Amino acid sequence: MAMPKPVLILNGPNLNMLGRREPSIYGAESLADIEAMCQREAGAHGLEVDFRQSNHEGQLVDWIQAVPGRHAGVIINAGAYSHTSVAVLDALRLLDEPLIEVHLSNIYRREAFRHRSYVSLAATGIICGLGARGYALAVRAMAELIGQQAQATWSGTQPSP
Ligand code: CA2
Repeated sequence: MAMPKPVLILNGPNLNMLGRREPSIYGAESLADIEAMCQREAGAHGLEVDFRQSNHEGQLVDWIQAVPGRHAGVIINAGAYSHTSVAVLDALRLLDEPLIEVHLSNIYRREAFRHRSYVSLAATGIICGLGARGYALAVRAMAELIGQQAQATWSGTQPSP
């Protein structure tokens, strides 16, 4: 069977600083460690991942707009833009691909301004509070969602009995 298109994993502002500060909130792993974890998990499920980080809202919007036809699904930790960016939400709303939102920390145990996420309004599902492991779990869940979609597409192309 043909390899599905890669899964896009997007990381927003300041996540490039992971592992250097605030390990009690965000864990000790660097973003490179998390990428390696995602690559391993994806490989175990026959998937490829395209892992990116930007501190710029417009860059994230450009990457999201380029998803159709190129990526099978999106996993996103939009960082602080999760709580502020209508632009990121509007771009995500244009997608038909499965979308999983990830946060390292449990945003609901933190300051009230982190309790609202615009990204959640477009997400298929959300994982938060499980640290770096949340990314690997998201890749695993994404593999299932993509597999279900492929199955539904295949069934739809078969003649009915
Ligand atoms: O828990 C998460 O994954 C967050 O998306 C992380 C964002 C925060 O604004 C969200 O509310 C929750 C912040 C990422 C900042 O990462 C840092 C890493 C090391 C040192 C300082 C910040």
